[in-house]
Amino acid sequence: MSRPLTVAAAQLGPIQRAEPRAAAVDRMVRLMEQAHRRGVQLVVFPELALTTFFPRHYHADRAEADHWFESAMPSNETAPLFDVARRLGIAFHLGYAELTPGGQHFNTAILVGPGGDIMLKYRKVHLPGHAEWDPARQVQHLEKRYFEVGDLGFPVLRVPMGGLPGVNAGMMICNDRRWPEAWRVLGLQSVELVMLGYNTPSTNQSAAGFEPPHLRVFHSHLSIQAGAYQNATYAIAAAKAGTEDGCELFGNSIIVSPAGEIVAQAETWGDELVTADIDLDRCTLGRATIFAFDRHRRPEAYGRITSQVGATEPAVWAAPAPSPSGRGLG
Ligand code: CDT
Repeated sequence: MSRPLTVAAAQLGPIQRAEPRAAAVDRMVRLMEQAHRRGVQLVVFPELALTTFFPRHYHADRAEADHWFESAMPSNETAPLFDVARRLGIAFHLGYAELTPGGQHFNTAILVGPGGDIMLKYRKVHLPGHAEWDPARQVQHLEKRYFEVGDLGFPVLRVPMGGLPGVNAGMMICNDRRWPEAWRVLGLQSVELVMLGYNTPSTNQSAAGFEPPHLRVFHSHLSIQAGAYQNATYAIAAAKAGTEDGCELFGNSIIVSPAGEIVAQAETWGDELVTADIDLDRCTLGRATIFAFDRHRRPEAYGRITSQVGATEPAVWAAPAPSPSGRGLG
């Protein structure tokens, strides 16, 4: 049985610090309209898609950063996205900074259905970077300053999409894609479609020249392709790309099949719709054979995954004492 869906990673070119949300939303609406012309049923936008990647900017008073956050979704400024989704009958995924009524701050993503309903929400778990100004860095990465660790786990929900009555949809955000634990928690809920947005600088300032830009892209793709293959799921990964506030983000948005192959990839570092016709039935091969979790997983051997955070050092091998005969254990 075939379960076809036409999907898009909607890569965004840079959004400069002074650019208002309305301008970013306008660009996204144009991508949704383009998607409609191509028959797309789901559009995935990047992490923190409404503004510049503001964690590179330091605010001594954290409350001063609140203007980067959304306290309502939809709001007056984001309503056009919900309107165009309803008008065109397209679902979309949006990453944004969330300020809750209780004053909590999260790096959040939502899946909005073609009727304009928020069907699924995820809050980023793996927050990279640091919490305080780092004088050694040319560009700050202050996610640990501005966001709390997500409190929703890694949810998967069966949602109607396109003409399909049910698609097992899950999300992660940017740095999460590098952690196999995140993928496996989604895989253990039979995820078929992982949506993820990212903002990744081309330069690793901590790598002292040992991680050139092509390796940064390789590591991103490697993580997504491995995660998709090992959990028999499609993945749609949408980047923010280009030079934003003087900092280069590498783009290279991709759509990956459950076989781990890239089936579509961005060609530019600007606003670009990367589309693919996928068949969710292709998720069944992996999960029925090599990754049939119920038959092959060995959780009794995986205790460290949840009981331990940092790595310990292994015991040191000790040479056996020489035997009186001069022979070893043989
Ligand atoms: N946004 C985000 O999570 N970016 C990270 C790079 C962090 S560099 C301190 C990533 O893993 O792509």
